[in-house]
Parts: sequence; C-alpha cells; structure tokens
Amino acid sequence: MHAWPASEVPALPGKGRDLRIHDTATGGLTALDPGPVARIYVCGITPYDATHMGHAATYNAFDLVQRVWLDTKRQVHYVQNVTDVDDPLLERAVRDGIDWAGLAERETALFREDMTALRMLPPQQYIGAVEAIPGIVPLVERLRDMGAAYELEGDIYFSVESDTHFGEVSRLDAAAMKALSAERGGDPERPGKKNPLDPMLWTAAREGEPSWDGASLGRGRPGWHIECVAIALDHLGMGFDVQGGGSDLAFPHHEMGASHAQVLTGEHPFAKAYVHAGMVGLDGEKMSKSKGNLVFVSKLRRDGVDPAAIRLALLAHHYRADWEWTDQVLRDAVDRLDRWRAAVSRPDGPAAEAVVEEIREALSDDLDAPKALAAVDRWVARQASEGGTDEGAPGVVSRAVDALLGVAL
Ligand code: 5CA
Ligand code: ZN
Repeated sequence: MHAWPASEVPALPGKGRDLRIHDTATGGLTALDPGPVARIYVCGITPYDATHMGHAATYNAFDLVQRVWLDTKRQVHYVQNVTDVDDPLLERAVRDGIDWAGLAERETALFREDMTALRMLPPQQYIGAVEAIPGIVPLVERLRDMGAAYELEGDIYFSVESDTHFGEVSRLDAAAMKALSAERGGDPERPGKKNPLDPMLWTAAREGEPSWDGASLGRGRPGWHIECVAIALDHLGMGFDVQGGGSDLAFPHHEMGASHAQVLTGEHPFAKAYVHAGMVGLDGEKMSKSKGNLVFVSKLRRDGVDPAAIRLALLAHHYRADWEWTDQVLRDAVDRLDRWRAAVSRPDGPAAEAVVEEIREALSDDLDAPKALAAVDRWVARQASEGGTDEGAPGVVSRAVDALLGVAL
C-alpha cells in the first residue's frame, strides 16, 4: 500500500537530546539507545470508520518519538500496518450492506488525508493485512511445526505456554488477561483450547467471509497479532526500538505479538520498548468505533478547523494520560494557534535559543508535550508584552515548533 506524503522537517541549530520513554514492560522510564537508524513499528487502524481524536492522539505520540530521533540526527525506519481484514471490519460491512474491501479502501484513503493534514510523518512501509498474507502463512506453519500452535476444528491457535517470556509485556495476572482477552477480540470461552488465552493465528474459511489460500493451513484468513508480527519481522527484524499503540493494545495484542515473534526466532525481545498512549474519551467513555461516540478529524476539517489547531489540542495532553475531548479543548487550541502565529509573524523578537532547548528537553523526557507548549507560550507572551531585538528569532521558534511538534505556524 502507499502511505501519504511527508511534510518537510526543518533542520534546527544544535542537536536534540536522546529520548527517555515509558516502557510498559518495565513499568518505568527507559533510555533508548537506537543505532543510526532508529526502528519503530506503530499499529495502524482497522479501517471500518473514520479517524477519531483517539487515533489521532496515539499517532501524534509516535510522531513525536520520530521527531525527537530526527533531531538527534538519526534516520528513522517507521513501519505501520492496516488491519484491512478482521472481524469488526467484516461485521461493519455486513451491517451496512457494503463490500468489505471497498469499505477498507475508503476509510484508509480518509486516514491518509487526515494524517497528511495533521503533518504526521508517513511510514516507509505501510502494509495491509491482506497483502501480508503470503508472509503470514509460512510463519503460522512454522509455529505449528515447532509445536507452538495447534488446530481446533480447522482454526489454528498459538499456545501461549510456548513462550517463556509470556506476560512480560503487560505484566497482568491471569484473571485480568482473561477479562481483556474476551473484551478485545479473543475467545477465552471456546471449548477445546489448551489455554483460554491462546489467540487465533489462522481462522479457517467461513461461509460468507473472504478467505485466502493458506497452503498446508487450508483456506482462511490471518489472526490479528500474527499480522503485525509478520510485517514487523519482515521490515524491521527482531529487537527494534519501539512498538507503539494505544494502551488498549498492551494486552492482548502486543503481549501476543511479542510471544509469537520470540518463539518464531528464539530471540528476545521483540521490541526494546513497548510504548502505549492513553485513551481519549468523550462524555466519560473511551472514544471507540464500536461505541460510536466519536469526534472525527475529517469532520472537524470539513467544518473549517485548522489541522494545526487539532494538533495543538492533542499536544496539550501528555500522551500517557487518559483525557476527555471537549469543545473547550479545541477552543483553547485555536486561541493558542492564533497567539503563536501572531508572535512569529514579526521579523524580530526575544532570543529563541532557550525555548528551542526547553522544547527539546521536555520532549526527550517521556514526550512531555504540555511542557513544550508551556515553553513556547512563555516566549510568545514575552513577544506580545515586550517584544525583542533578536532578528530571525521568530523564524527559529517557528521552525522548532514545526520540526519538533509538527505544527506549521
Ligand atoms: N488495527 C489495530 C492495531 S494492529 C487497531 O487497534 N486498530 S484501531 O483502529 O482500533 O486503533 C488504531 C490505534 O488507535 C491503536 O493504536 C489504538 O490503540 C488507538 N486508539 C483507538 N481508540 C483510541 C482512543 N479512544 N484513544 C487513544 N487511542 C486510541
Ligand atoms: Zn498491531
């Protein structure tokens, strides 16, 4: 699949700081030490509805990770998937009486437009589940041949007991895992499984559902976790720097993915850090396609909201916090954008070096975007109250805000 066009990232004077970030697997901050090419995999959308503010907030967090790395003069190898065949997508297509592939294509196209408008850096590989199937089948066969997978009425399950590291990503107890598994696409109650938590690797063809040639597995379609594993291993290999997604992916998705990959390769870990963004809610509930309580990026754009204001609204919240989307959040962001634009529209202003360093420092410390915004706010307030004589300072601030925060002033 093609991704979306990249917005340019201006180079800044000096050099950024190395990133320390919260790793779910350790429960604390970890100092990342990527090579000259930092490697990141971020779980993509299941395209059965438009991009909502929760998705946008999660992608914003991982966009910041990349901007910090780029500022340290590293290159970034970024891979993202599209879950373009899965239960919720097929269910929505049936509900609406439309073709599932057409639905996926339409919503993926809209996602690309939203990501472009929000100046999210595109992945170098943007891979759909369907196009990954030829790579998934041999992995499932290999797991089965190793004894790490078993068949149940034609479906193939992964045996969680085959990974000695199982549980180390989410660090949850068995009861919590079971509850989340039922909530998030698993089937812990299905009789005949070795362990109720075992996830599906390959779903045998079902009446009325799309299916693909699975060689010795028979016709069917891939499970969710193995999709991301196949894509990540194919393009990044083991031990990449960051596996990212919203906090609802820590278990089962990232736990299972790590286990699949660790058993397949005999290496550990799958990712050096598992990074999870908080959940954005509306009216007291997690924003989700299944609940339908959504604020869409595309709807706001159609209503004439500047994407830079949407981006500032996201940046006003720490990525790990759970927070609520309200009209006030957007109004505050629109006001801030106006103030910032007025401040950088003048040829001179207060010295800019300190504010650039403050943004760098805030972001390198577990992506503290609210702290970075506060630093810019202070410079903007000084510019408004007393101005300054540094020629070109507004340009420096503007480039730093663009390069590090993805906001075009
Ligand atoms: N296709 C899978 C990942 S392989 C998937 O979870 N798709 S999704 O469309 O449901 O979600 C895409 C990303 O947005 C995931 O990282 C998910 O954790 C995140 N996300 C979903 N809802 C919210 C929310 N309300 N707040 C923050 N992030 C969210
Ligand atoms: Zn994923």
